[in-house]
Amino acid sequence: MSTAPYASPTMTHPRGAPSNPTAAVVAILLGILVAVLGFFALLMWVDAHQARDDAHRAATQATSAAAMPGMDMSSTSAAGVHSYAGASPANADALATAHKPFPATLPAAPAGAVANVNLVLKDVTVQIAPGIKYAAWAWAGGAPGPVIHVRQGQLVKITLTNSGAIPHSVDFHAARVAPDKAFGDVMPGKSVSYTFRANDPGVFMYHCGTKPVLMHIANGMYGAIVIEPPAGTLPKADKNYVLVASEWYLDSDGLSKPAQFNMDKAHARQPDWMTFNGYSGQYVKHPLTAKPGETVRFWVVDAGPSIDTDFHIVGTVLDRAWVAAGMTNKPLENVQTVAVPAGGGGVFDVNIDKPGLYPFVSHAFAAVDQGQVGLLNVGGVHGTMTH
Ligand SMILES: [Cu+2]
Repeated sequence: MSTAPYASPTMTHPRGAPSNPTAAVVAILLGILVAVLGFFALLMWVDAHQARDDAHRAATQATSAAAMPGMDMSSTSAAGVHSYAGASPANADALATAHKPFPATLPAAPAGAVANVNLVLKDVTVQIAPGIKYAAWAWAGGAPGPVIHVRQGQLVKITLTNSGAIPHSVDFHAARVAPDKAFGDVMPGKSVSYTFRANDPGVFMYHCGTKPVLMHIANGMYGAIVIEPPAGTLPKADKNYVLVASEWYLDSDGLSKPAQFNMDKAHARQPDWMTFNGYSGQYVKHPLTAKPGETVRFWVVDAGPSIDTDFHIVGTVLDRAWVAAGMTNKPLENVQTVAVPAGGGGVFDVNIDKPGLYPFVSHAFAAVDQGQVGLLNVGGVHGTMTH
């Protein structure tokens, strides 16, 4: 550690010798300071050395676990957080096949000046991976909540009913409203309504905003609203798919009984599972589809609660990318990977002419191992792949 900042030339005599008693005292004090700092530097070095050894051991464990497909990836991290990543029952493959995937196809927008949206919050046990149960605070249909599709300019009338056991609320990122009024807590058994004008096109997150928000979001209280610009504004899309990315933090493996939320893991940002539309790898078994030459538009929200999604499609380049789902801006063209931040969105067009299986992933690849991966089957080809 350099001591230069503490030995300022303005504080010592030009010849290095103190010229008066005050300067001598200052010089002695500086000497003591340097010695103390040196001691702490030594302690920090020892600490860093030990941390490096710990990190090395953790990396070795992770690598050996990842090297064996099908092996339980559970482990305890250097931070002391036990992971249930990769837990799976013997019949996981059959369960994945039997799983009914969350509908990713964008539903039609309602006609008329007002879009009525009814949302029901509910405590419900969901499946987040084959055989993995989670006691969610979610919506009547599980997590994520229903995909909402409106047209730019429509008045959106939200009616929220709380069928859960504790207070909840709903915060729409697409709304320009006073949050203390619209997004307030709704007591169990009660309903609330508010309206906002869908003036900003794009895809936006909605979520429960009741404290602790981290827990309410991680428990499944999120969804996406697509606000589509007037017909003819965007290049024509043949297929529209909505993906909501999120993480899950488990207090148990979820195999024999539903797992619950683990706050330590959520604070450490060490999820067990990461998903598109609430279920690990569901579009690997049940791929999204397109015909060769069709334009496919992905409307992606990252619900988090804390980790970004780095959206990428293997085997192609994103023809258009509306970064941050800012659809009044020009899209980027011909880019490989675009980050969708926690609490944000992105809209991506691809046009693929060669038949095949094209994985879409978060290219932060730990997310793929934890389930944030799906397939786009172009041309109805047979077979499957994982990436
Ligand atoms: Cu809530």
